[in-house]
Amino acid sequence: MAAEKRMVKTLTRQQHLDLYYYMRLNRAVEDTMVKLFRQNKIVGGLYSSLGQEAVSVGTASALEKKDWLAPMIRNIGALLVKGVPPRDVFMQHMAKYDSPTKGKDGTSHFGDLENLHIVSPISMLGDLIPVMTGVAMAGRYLGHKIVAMTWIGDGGSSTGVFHEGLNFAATQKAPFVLVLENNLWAYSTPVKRQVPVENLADRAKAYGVKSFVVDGNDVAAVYTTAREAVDLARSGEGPILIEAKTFRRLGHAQHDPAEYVPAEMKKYWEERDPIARHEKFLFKEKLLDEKGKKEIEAKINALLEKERDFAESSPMPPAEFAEHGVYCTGDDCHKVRAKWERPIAEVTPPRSSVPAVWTVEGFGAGKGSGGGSAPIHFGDTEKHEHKEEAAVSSNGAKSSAKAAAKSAKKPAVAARKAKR
Ligand SMILES: Cc1ncc(C[n+]2csc(CCOP(=O)(O)OP(=O)(O)O)c2C)c(N)n1
Ligand SMILES: [Mg+2]
Repeated sequence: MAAEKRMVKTLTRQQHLDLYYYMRLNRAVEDTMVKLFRQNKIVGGLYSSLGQEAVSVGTASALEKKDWLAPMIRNIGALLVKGVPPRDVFMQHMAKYDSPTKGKDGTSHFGDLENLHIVSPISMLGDLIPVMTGVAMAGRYLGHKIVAMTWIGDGGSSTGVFHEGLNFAATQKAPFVLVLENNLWAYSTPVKRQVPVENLADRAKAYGVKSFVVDGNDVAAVYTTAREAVDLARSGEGPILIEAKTFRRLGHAQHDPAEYVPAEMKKYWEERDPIARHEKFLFKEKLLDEKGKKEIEAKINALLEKERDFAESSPMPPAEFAEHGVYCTGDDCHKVRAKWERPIAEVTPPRSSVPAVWTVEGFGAGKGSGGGSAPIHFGDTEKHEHKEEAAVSSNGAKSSAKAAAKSAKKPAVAARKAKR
């Protein structure tokens, strides 16, 4: 704790102000989207990171430009820190044509492999862990000295792939930082009812992975902890797990009023709001005053008005576009190229859309191979064997084929009898 305090002090005024700015921007972007949602302009769900901004902003701020991240649903703050313009976040949620996925996906499900080094979120909780471990390993093979980072919730830390992924990262010594965002709830399940340990960071011990626990509502502490983890990972001491203790202030998404959360719990955490807390620190340390605060607010308001206008005037994708971008077409899709072993034209439609080179009699015709009306099932097998025998017999080798088939069946019959 003493070391943590010392490091917080060593942040420059600008670093403290940047953390404040991005947390305010994170909240303002999400507030704008709540308005858009209520105006029916958001397509699909809308998630919130209200009260968790310090986690996304503090951890992503510890990365360098060349590093890679993969956000989850509550990490819009990390996208903003990495350089994603708010218009992209708005347009993506509104399924607009100018959005990163051109309206083909929603929420924060988009990436930028070329420039910002962002891997798109994967809905299956935990799957980003082995994927980002792979990114970290690829960076090492290529000599890029990069660190890869992703986030997981308290609920997501109980998936099998969390454990497989962390073990894989550990054995590979991947330069990878995993941020476990413990916001005390996984949908309507409180963390105490899904895992009987106090610190989820302890899960890392099972895999020989170093871990930290940090107050997720103290942005300077989150940043310094993440910075230490990123530096360790970059120097070959990875992977590292950080458990950030925080609280999900709203429901799982806009549709969920979260009435199952006790009122006193909400009150406790509202009083520990990460933005108000950091602001108080900045004022106390004379790093910010009322005038400076107003300037930051004006800057954010002006930026978001412009970004929202742009997003609202972007068109919806044309209907014909639905069939585009389904198959990778090379450069106009993305520049990450597969190493084709055969000519591309040969393995993509329409050339690839040819009849299969083998057929199964009766399949898809509503008739079993034995002529019955059932589709192929195990009951067909015997009849099928008789047919083969008949075919063999016409070649004059019937008896030996029959004998071979009979002897092949014997062990199975014996086994069945033994079972009885
Ligand atoms: C493997 C898997 N199981 C279930 C879901 C459905 N699901 C999406 S979010 C969520 C709750 C996640 O809780 P937590 O990991 O604590 O993250 P939080 O929502 O609190 O940020 C669930 C169950 C999923 N996406 N993937
Ligand atoms: Mg949770």
